[in-house]
Amino acid sequence: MDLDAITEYSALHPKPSGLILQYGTAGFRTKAEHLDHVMFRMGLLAVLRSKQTKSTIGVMVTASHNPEEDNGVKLVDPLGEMLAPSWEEHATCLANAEEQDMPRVLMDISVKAAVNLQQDAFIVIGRDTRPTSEKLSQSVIDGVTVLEGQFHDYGLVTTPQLHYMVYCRNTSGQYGEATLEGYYQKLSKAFMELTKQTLCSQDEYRSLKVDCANGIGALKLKEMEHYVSQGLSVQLFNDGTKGKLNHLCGADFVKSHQKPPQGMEMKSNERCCSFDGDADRIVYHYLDVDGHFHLIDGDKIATLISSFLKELLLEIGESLNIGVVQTAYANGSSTRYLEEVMKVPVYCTKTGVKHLHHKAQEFDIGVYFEANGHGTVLFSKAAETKIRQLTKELEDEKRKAAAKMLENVIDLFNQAAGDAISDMLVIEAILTLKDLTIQQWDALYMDLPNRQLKVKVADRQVISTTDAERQVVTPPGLQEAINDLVKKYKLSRAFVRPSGTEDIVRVYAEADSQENADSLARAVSLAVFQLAGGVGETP
Ligand code: 16G
Ligand code: MG
Repeated sequence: MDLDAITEYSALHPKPSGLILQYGTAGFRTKAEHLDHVMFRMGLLAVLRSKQTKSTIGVMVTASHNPEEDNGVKLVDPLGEMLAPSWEEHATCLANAEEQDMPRVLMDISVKAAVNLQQDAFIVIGRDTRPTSEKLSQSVIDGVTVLEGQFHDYGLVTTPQLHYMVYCRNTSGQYGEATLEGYYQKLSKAFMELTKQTLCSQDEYRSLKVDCANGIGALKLKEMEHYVSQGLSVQLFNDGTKGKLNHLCGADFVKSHQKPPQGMEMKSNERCCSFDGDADRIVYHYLDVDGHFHLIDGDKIATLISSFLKELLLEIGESLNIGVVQTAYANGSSTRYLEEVMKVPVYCTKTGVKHLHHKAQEFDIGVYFEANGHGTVLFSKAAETKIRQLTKELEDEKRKAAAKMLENVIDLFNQAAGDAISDMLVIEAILTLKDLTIQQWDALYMDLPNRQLKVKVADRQVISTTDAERQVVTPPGLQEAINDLVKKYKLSRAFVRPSGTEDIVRVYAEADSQENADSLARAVSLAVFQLAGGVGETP
């Protein structure tokens, strides 16, 4: 390592002294103007991680659904996964080292992690459409270059597309070709093959309105449109030509406000969906004939997908196990429906994709979705091999067709990460194949009314939780208070957790009516405020 060169270049990306940031649930995320030094240092760190794993590592510059003024960065591990926990710590240390200490901290990391500095390094870089992203990704490149890493800059891509590139490059092309063309080809081929098996071809099923959150999803859907145009016509809204990124639109807005996005013309019973700012989340929605808004969130997406997969598994008659992974935010009705009606085992993990992803890897087929619309389906290597073998060997026509469909589903899901584009194509294919309208899908079960609130406290870390965030451990007395409040309502449930992305505590409540869910959420917020050091206005 040329420490002099590092010091010299680092001075061009100086750290504002005293600024402390943490590599959180989805990497570093804050106001864009505070991130230049973090980007440079993540370029350095990516090179060390690449040398250590002897693999290509990804660096994505995005702040997902955050406001346009924010930005962020996360590293993508060799199989398209989120960065390993021990390296999250290294990332935090490196980002927070004061200017003069930085080269030493970098050396320490390489010693601790036993990095062979002679090894080659290769980094792939991507960015979203934020006005600050281009310059910040240039700072990542500066970091990579100063440590003599090789790189490829994919420029504007969705977060899942960058995960896909990393996965392809580390599996010598077996998963797909590491280009945008390769991504579009792979997904569209699987989509067209899957849907061509259907007899129904009513046109109205094949058109979909997409709210792109004024983000990267719009650009990439435009590029992809013609690959799938024979099977699906998408109409794009909030494509970034007028509105502000994530402002009053996008998956996060629609889910948290339970309202239609602005800037989208919705007629009654039309199928609509919303992406978030970096296109790794998707939720569906529609207006009914009375003009009421209906949200179809990640839980209902997981239900649709797992019931489809379960039917196909029954058809081919193989004992491959399937499991659904959710978080505490999953609507109680969805969990009940999956367990009691569909007889599928359901597991709960902490919030954050890496936790769900990890759990889902325990099954032959692991379906994971957060209620906010982030998710995918993972097939174990053994399950994939078995299915591909069956499509070749089976003689029974019906069983063979089912195995073929499963094979298309494997190719259609982005198994490296939750992906709005890939999820959208899977959902559209299932709705077409099963001849389901959006209302019929919505009617699978009725969501319990729920409410999410935020509470400001002096230090959100005073709240610690257990049991996949469903129970509070500290501060003392808070869980008891929540228990007492929950007892006052029917079909009720509530939990609180410190946010991993904002300086607040999140409160979730559900109950038999919206009024009760609201009132429970308010009462729990007050308990948090009183017992966990609330600041500002009393909720
Ligand atoms: C991040 C996570 C998302 C999680 C959310 C929770 C990834 C890629 N994204 O966006 O999975 O639901 O944070 O935010 O892991 P919160 O901690 O502020 O509630
Ligand atoms: Mg996102």
